[in-house]
Amino acid sequence: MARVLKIFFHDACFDGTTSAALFAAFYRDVLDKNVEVRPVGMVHKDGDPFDGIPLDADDHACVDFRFCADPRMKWWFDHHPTAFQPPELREVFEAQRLATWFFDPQAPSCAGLIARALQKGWDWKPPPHLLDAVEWADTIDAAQFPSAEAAVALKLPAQRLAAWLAHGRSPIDTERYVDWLSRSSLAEVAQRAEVAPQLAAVEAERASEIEAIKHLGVWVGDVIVFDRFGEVGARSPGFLGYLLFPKAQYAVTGTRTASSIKISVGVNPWTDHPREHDIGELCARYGGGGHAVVGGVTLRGDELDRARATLASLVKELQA
Ligand SMILES: [Mn+2]
Repeated sequence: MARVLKIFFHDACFDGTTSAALFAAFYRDVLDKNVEVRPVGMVHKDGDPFDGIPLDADDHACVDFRFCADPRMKWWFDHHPTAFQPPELREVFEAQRLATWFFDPQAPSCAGLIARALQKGWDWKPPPHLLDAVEWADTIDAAQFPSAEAAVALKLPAQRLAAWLAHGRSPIDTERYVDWLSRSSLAEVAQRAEVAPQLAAVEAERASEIEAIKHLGVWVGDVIVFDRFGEVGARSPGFLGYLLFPKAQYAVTGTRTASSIKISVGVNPWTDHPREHDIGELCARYGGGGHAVVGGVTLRGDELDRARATLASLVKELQA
């Protein structure tokens, strides 16, 4: 019987899925070519996101997602400054410092951090198709695009797949996607019969999405607010928000699915205004987390009142 490796990854995220694909390829190449990889998409929540998630495989890895102190989580890679929640978990990390745990909050992407760590520690070099995906993860996760237009473009396979992932595919979709990407290029994955029609649909929806976002935006000082709590399944505009409201210093968005509610907060990467808030730290004070320039708070589906109050407080803090 093949050994089983579970890889927990940040779901609906280009960096999270690339990180998981990269680690799966490494594991097969270096440690166990017959291993059965089971990717598991993870979403943030207020409280322990690993609560109720079984660590029942032969080996476990967590990539681009919060630190899990369970000793069975042998591998851990993350670059979110808010990786330790509650903050006491940092002490567990510092005290044990496993050689298979990696944390670098300066890394533009977790995929880049993994590629460097595996090359240094295991002399493993990712195949070219994954190196390409890692470069894109650096660009996308750190918003290193020259303009909002470039950030929302849907021309290249990486851009199309990133938009599709952000659309909130079902976990089954992203788990299969991780397996495909561990074995083939972004262009090949984008051409798959299971994926290509969905990418076309994302593109086809773009025009109506732009219209919807234009009408949704409400200014509160230099913050643009998108309240989509009323439309279950509607998405955060992401970089489209800055394309349509280029003067915004910050964007705050409320979205909900059937089971969860999310408030997303971002700094416009394309204004020359100095940044006055650490968004990840701000969101962490409301039970969420993230990076210096982008973060969020995820609540349960039945906490709409709390979500509205949280959104209002976050907007107020950004004004201060
Ligand atoms: Mn990331």
